[in-house]
Amino acid sequence: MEVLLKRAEKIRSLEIQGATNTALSAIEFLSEYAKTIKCTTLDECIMKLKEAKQILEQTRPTEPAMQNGLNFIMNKLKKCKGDICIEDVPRKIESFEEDYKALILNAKKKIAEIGANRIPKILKKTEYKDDFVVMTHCHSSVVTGILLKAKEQGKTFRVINTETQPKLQGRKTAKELLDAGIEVLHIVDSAMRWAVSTYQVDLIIIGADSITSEGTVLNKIGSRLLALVAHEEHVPFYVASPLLKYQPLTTVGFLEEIETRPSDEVWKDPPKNLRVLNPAFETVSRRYIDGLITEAGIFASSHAHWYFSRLYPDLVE
Ligand code: RUB
Repeated sequence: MEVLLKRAEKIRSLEIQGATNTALSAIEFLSEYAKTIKCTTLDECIMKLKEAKQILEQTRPTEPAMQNGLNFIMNKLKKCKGDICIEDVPRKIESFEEDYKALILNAKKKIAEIGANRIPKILKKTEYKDDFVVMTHCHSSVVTGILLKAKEQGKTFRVINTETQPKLQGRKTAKELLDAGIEVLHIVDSAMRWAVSTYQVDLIIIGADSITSEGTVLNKIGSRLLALVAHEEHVPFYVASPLLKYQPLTTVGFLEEIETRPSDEVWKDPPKNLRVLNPAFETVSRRYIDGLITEAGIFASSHAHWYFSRLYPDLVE
């Protein structure tokens, strides 16, 4: 248990960052934990795994890809309960972990291909504009996957990325894209409106942590601001996300929780009596999203439930 708690802390502290990495790590940690538990009955074993699942889920409340992954493993284990003995559990969990991992990685690969099609091969230069500019916010491995794919296809474009206060995940985006030879312009978050108009941004793509049944997307704080700027400036605004980030509980009325993080991430030693707030995510309404780029194609974010339930029927609540 001590090892599991240490690993869970890596997710909580953002040493492991982003919805996809969080989900992949959490299922791996559950699988590793399964190899260490000592039980006398299968029910005891399942109970201990459930406890571990809860610890992992509580590290970051706004992460359905992690919750769906942990549910995927536990549901499969419960289904085969009658046919296995205690000794089989670690191997079974590992194989379910591999299955979920494959779902995420295949989804990411498809999204990279579909999303890269939104970036033109041949740029129609005009008197006013001779480059294609994509903008993103924070660090989303799904978004960088699209941009790296487009680069691999020989496309030429520039990326504007926000630094993303207070944890500066934007630097990870900038380094990853620079290393691949993509030109990056790095800005402070509050310059996002300025950048969209000054550089005549052609396309904005952000990632997602959660998608609700109404087609609302939850992503890093600042995402709604960027969506509103896109709306005002008539710039196409896309969200790139595997459908595995769909929160099935929203279909039956539950509201997705917005993670609030420790205030010392914003200001370590603030003046006495000052309340420092650190909301980590915010919602972007479907009204401001031109399309959701998923493994099933690009469509309105309000269709997420329909596609999710067809692609992943085992995960529907
Ligand atoms: C990261 C963030 C990312 C999404 C998607 O926030 O908001 O846009 O998680 O990431 P944090 P990915 O750094 O707080 O985890 O596309 O890699 O799943």
